[in-house]
Amino acid sequence: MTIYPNPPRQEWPTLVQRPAKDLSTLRGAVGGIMDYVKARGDAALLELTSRFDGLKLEELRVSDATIAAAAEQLTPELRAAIQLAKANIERFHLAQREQASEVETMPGVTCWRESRGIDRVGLYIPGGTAPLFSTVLMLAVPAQIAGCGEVVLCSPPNRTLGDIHPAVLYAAGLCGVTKIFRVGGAQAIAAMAYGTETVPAVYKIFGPGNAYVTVAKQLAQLEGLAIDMPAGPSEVLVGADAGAKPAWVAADLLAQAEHGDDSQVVLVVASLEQGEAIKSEVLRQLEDLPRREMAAAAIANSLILVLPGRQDQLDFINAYAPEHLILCRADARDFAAGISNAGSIFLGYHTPESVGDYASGTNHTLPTYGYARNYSGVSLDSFVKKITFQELTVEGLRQVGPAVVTMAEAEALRGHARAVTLRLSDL
Ligand code: HSO
Ligand code: ZN
Repeated sequence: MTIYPNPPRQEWPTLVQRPAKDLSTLRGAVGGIMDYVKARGDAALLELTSRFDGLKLEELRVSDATIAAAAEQLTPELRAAIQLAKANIERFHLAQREQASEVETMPGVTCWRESRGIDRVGLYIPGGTAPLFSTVLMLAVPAQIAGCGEVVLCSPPNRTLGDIHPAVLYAAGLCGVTKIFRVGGAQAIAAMAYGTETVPAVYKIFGPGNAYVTVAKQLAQLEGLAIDMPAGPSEVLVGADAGAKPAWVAADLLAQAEHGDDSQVVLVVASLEQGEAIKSEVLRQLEDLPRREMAAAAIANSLILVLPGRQDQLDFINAYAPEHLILCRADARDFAAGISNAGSIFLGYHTPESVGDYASGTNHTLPTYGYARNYSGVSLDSFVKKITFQELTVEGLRQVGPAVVTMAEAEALRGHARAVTLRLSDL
């Protein structure tokens, strides 16, 4: 944890930079996998799963019986916790539904907008060191509310378990995922992009993944699919005031660090003493974390900025544009009014990021890598398209028609003009 005591503004651009990620070298290999899946379908998926995941599968699709049986493999506490989280996520995302409001732009000219769910969406859930069943809730709940007809989920089978983790299956079953497939990596993205004999092709792909998955999503996007957002390692910036308990702040920083050795962890405080107190607390708490090696690597790259001025703090945070911003300070709401770039903000001393990661109701799929400058996190909007409507009465056509004719003629588009003049002259 390097401490930067009041660094001059010229140094900020370097400090807010994330480590460069050059994924272009993977494009050839990932493109090859995707072409193979496109050409050979299920046979390619089975072969690649045996090669990369070390499992010879009988069936790609998870049966309803297996999904139903997953519940028994979880403790009642975990089932109840998942249900509580689902209910909160549902409440928050249901409130994002928009009531269509008709606007009469001129007498007789009525315009409005309605949402329609994307017909078919694909959710990718990584395997790896932690089974992120919480991500299933974050993606499948809004998909269900949006009314997406087909919700496909792909996740790699775990070699030790011989299948997808039961918590992932349980969450998916609970949230109305329509089909689950045991396939991961670039091959899963290819399957959802092109479709195979058993995996339906979808129109939009969501979810985190490793570098191969990220590149596969980029390639799918080039072919006209939509994706949730560009991906990068997860990150947190904690802004703490003098009243923040060092142990609590340290725990928040470590919660982020344990996601992976490339996790980005930043602390902004007003005094050097506070920065040092939190740093030693981080190093102390690190010791008993099961994932301490990963967390230690992330912590080694982390920054502590000492910025005594409130405006400097705000400007630095906005320049960094963190995925998660924890404002561990008494004036959190007030301070947050000055924030323009962040994925999700956690206000006050009693709001750890963990609650948003799992169960408060907000979505944890958020823009990383500085994309909080120009992207929003996943929400109900991510699963719908908005269709605009308009309807004119005779009076409406008389009102707006002449302007349209004038403009069409000025653009030398006589056909456009005629669509109006013919109607007007027949009235
Ligand atoms: N912090 C992660 C989400 C997550 N945390 C899942 C725990 N499980 C990215 O926002
Ligand atoms: Zn997390």
